[in-house]
Amino acid sequence: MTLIIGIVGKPSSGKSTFLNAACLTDVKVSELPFTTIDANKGVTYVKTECVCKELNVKDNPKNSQCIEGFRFIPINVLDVAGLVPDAHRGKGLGNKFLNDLGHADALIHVLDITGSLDKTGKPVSSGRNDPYEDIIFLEHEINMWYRDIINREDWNKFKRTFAGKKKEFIEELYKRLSGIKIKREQIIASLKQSELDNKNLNTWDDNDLTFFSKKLREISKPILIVANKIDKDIDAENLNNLKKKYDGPIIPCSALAEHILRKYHEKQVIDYIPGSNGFRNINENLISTKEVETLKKIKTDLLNVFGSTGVQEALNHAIFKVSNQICVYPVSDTKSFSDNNNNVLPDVFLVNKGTFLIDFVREKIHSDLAKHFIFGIDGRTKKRLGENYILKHNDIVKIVSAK
Ligand SMILES: Nc1nc2c(ncn2[C@@H]2O[C@H](COP(=O)(O)OP(=O)(O)OP(=O)(O)O)[C@@H](O)[C@H]2O)c(=O)[nH]1
Ligand SMILES: [Mg+2]
Repeated sequence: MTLIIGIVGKPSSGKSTFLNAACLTDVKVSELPFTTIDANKGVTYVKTECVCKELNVKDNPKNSQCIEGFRFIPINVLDVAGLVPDAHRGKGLGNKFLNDLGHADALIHVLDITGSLDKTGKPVSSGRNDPYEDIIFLEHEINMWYRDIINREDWNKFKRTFAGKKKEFIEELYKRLSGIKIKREQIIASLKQSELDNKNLNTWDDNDLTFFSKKLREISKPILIVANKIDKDIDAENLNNLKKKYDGPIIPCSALAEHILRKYHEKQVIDYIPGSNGFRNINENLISTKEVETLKKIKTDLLNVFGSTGVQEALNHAIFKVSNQICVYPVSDTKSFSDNNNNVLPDVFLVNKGTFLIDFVREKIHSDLAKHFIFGIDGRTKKRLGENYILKHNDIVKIVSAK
């Protein structure tokens, strides 16, 4: 299953622009709040150094692309309606928005770093809104959405029914949360991390339920903060102030600039590889002098200052750091690193860090191959790998099976 990143944020923060930039879609964008009502989906790619460089081979990718030694691996992006305070109680587009996020594996929170929109997306004078407060309210809304899914207004009855029956309690939670892609292990880990696993359910109070919901949200739908609209003429202190208040990673970003660069690349006006710190060969015959100026400004004011537009960096960070994914290349031949049709390094899969070889075979290659699994072979060292071998980033593996 392809991973899904949900794009969240208050109205007009730039979510749809981020989707358009990442996926080259043509979703409607405007400065009016609640432009997006129905969720939009697109396909984009995470970018990673391909192992073809290290192995010194020419590859023929099938499930991904290799551009100048970088592998681009497909993922899905979901852009949803803007979220306002009290959305979990139905404010704005409220619950509809939240339910659209059920299938997301991780979230990117697109913040308006200029501070010129209030919490409902209405313009205020630049810097009046504190982006840190947006982080707080948005996380609260999503945590409360989880809480409401767990507590179907029957919490006291729920506690009485499942007190002292831990296994049944976890099963019931799993059932209630099945619509939002929660795994049993994540429920168990959240109980541990919130130190509630040994507390009698009968004695859980409101705070316990809220704390557990928050932990479960953090584990199952972690959020990466993206400070959008850095191309705007803003107070440089905005980003620094946010960094002082928020201690997690913050990716500076201009979704608008990335969209421009990708569109011009598509039209062969420039050569641009997403995530780069520059572009090559402006074909000045195809565009106006004003457009040439815009491109030059993106280079001097943005790429030279921040190193990239931030869109690709945000996607990579969300998948590799926040969602803890690693890359694994299955092959049929460990000399040529090819499949049975002589395609060199045809596929690469994203899997959770800590995945066992046998689970990778079952989930990503074929359940039959897993059933008849004998051993794996490490493509680099040619050593045998058992079914409980824990995969590492950029592993190349051959599977030997009885069939
Ligand atoms: N300067 C600048 N403007 C941006 C950027 N990203 C988005 N915008 C502008 O911000 C406004 C809102 O953008 P949208 O992408 O529609 O915002 P949204 O978050 O999808 O809004 P809703 O669908 O209403 O929730 C538009 O006028 C965009 O052109 C950016 O990186 N830089
Ligand atoms: Mg939108």
